[in-house]
Amino acid sequence: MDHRQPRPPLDLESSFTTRFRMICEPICARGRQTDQPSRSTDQLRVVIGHKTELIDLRRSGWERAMGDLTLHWSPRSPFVRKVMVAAHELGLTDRLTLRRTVVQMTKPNPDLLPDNPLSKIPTLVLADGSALIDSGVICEYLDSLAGGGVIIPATGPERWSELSRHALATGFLDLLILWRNERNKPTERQTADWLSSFATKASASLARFESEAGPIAPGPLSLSGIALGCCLSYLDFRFTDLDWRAGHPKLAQWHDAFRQRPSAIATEVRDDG
Ligand SMILES: N[C@@H](CCC(=O)N[C@@H](CS)C(=O)NCC(=O)O)C(=O)O
Repeated sequence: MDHRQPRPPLDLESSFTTRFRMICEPICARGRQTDQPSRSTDQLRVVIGHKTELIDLRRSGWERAMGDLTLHWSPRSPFVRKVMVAAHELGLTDRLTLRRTVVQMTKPNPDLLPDNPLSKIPTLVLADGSALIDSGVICEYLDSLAGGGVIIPATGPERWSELSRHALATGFLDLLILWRNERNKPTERQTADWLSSFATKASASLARFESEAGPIAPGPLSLSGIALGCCLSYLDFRFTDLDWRAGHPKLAQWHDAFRQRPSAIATEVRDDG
């Protein structure tokens, strides 16, 4: 059965205003804005001192697309990738404007704090200016835009088992980030008990994923599948020494199938310098 409903009409006026605000406010802070940008040219005229500047919003580097939802995004983040894979699986990428946002656990990003006081990405700014935080929440929101019940069952026991599988996969990703941070410290500052605890939990999680791995069902990938795919690719990206495929043949096969999906190919995590 197809659960998808027609997409609600887009409130273009408010989405345009929100994008305008996000892009232009920092620019306007330098001067006085004299023109409203026109939708056909996407240009903004600002007066800075005695000089008038014409700013081409499309070249401002803040926008990669013209969607009505703005995603605080980075090509390095596996959590952001979850959202991007979900958007591809749900056919919603045209709704997203990607805003490159740099985060560091040791340096909260002041530009991100108003949208997410935890200074974490992904964070999704909606057309009305409000923001959704956490990759799982954002994926569930995208699912609802696609009619609901597409990547997360809407009701019933399947919903709870899906959410629980997702919690394990996304919790595993949390663990990998903490583990990596610990490993990157100078050896004398690393805590041996933490390192061994991370290793034990990672191996128990991989054993669980292996025991549940099977062929990928036709249609959009589930939320837990998206999270698992992003975790395993993150292991390949940052934990090459772990050789996670050894002892996990079914999981390795599952991940090969994940990697061949257009949604995975379009969103591979990369360092952008
Ligand atoms: N539970 C969050 C975790 C997000 C997260 O930890 N993102 C990392 C980037 S991969 C981040 O923003 N780190 C910055 C920080 O922790 O200050 C989610 O699922 O979105």
